[in-house]
Amino acid sequence: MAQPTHASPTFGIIGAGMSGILAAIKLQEAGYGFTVFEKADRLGGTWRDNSYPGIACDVPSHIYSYSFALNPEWSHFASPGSEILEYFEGVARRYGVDDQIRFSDPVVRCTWTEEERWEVETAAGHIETFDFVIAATGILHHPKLPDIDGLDSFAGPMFHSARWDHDVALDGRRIGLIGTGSTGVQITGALAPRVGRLSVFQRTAQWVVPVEQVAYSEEEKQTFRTDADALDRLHEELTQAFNDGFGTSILDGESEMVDGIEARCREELAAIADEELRAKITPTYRAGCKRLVISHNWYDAVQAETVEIVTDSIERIEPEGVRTADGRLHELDVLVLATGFKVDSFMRPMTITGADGVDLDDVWAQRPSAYMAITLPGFPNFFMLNGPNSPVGNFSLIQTAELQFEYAMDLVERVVSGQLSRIRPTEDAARRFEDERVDAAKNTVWATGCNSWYLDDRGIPFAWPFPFERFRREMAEPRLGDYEGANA
Ligand code: N01
Repeated sequence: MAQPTHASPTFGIIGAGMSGILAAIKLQEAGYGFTVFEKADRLGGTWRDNSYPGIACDVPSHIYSYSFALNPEWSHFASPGSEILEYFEGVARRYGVDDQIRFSDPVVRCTWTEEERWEVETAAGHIETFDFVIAATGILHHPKLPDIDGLDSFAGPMFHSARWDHDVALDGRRIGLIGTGSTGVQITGALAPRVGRLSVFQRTAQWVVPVEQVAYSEEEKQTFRTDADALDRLHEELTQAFNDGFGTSILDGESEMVDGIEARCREELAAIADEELRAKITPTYRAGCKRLVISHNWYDAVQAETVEIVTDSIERIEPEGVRTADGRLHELDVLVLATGFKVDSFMRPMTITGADGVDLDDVWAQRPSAYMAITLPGFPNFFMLNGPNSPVGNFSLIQTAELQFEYAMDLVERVVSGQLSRIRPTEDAARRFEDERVDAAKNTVWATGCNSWYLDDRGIPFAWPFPFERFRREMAEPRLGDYEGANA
């Protein structure tokens, strides 16, 4: 049996978004040393980067909370982004991890050394070594700009949805919006009542599930404040319904749940009097194939006098606006690009060098992947939260990160106790997992014939394709036999 090497291990956490803050709090509770590295000057990850009008979490707020820091104060069933950012800042402060974050100093390099530790270097030249690294760098953090001729020629202000320029006036002006994903739909709902004209350039119609905007009353919040059990129950019930119910049924494109979602959307579509508009926004693929868009105001917004849904393809951008294939110039004052994110970036750009000098960029040259979505064969003692192949859009991201963290800690404790000398999945285990994952992914709703950011370069969904029950089981009991040097 391996000898204990790390009686009190130390951790480098990369990223102070939802997963990084979670890791910091849990490590602090466990009494382990850690440093959190954050590239920006503020924590909050996606909720810091995205501040566009209409931003909200379309997952219920009482699910989108840490299980150990439930929040009786959520204003809405699906609360606005600024409130979510405040929540993460408040939790980090309350648990005392906010002052352990190195802000504005991005990690540029992580190297596994001969001493079997991780050397972490930042842009400012600061170097620290740790026993373990937890990459909590997020998925959707590098904006993807569209490859459209003349993009830079636009004469007015132009920005990506995740880089919103709040100095630009919008009221009464002519705004162009490219993209109708979850972001574009939220922006459309928020801008429709404010602008002179909103031209929404839609390449593919979306299944937009209508929901009511529900605000919690003072009385309800008071109940949550005074009855911790009621709050716990609500979190538990919603989480279970979301993960085991929705998250698991949606995987199967043939499921009754998907039929029900389509039927609900079709009811809304049928109520649109303008036939041409109805046809434009009616999808022609299976609901759930692209990430479902949830909205309380999309169907009203698209019928507003100020809004035009443009489905003619974009030919080029000109100084005055957007020229579509029918030859029309859509004159604009402001152009917003809600065109999504580079979804294979994860820890990039960062040089991550594992055992035997292996470079992560080489390992991921074709596409990112990870054993159980958490560990990598050539990179000992390195964990990812919400990394490649992790559940996205199907299970609660926060619960996913919590369970992944518990998995990582289970393995760390085995190093602390001497059962394992390091955490390193075998190449064989990683290959077996990936083969099984790919087979299952080909049979999910994401592979039923649409173009989406869930698909990798081969057109295979890159997310976790198994039911939640399996995710919970795998996270609760690491398959020790899949790790080098394990006696299990
Ligand atoms: O990005 P997207 P997003 N010409 O990639 C279009 C999460 N999220 O920022 O569908 C014309 O989904 C593209 O068209 P098409 C959530 O997980 C969560 O909206 O590819 N159009 C599409 O319409 C979500 O899925 C919340 O044909 C072009 C859009 O741009 C993820 O973030 C809120 C184009 C991109 O859609 C990403 O959402 C918001 C081009 N060249 C986001 N290139 C919550 O509430 C791209 N498009 C939790």
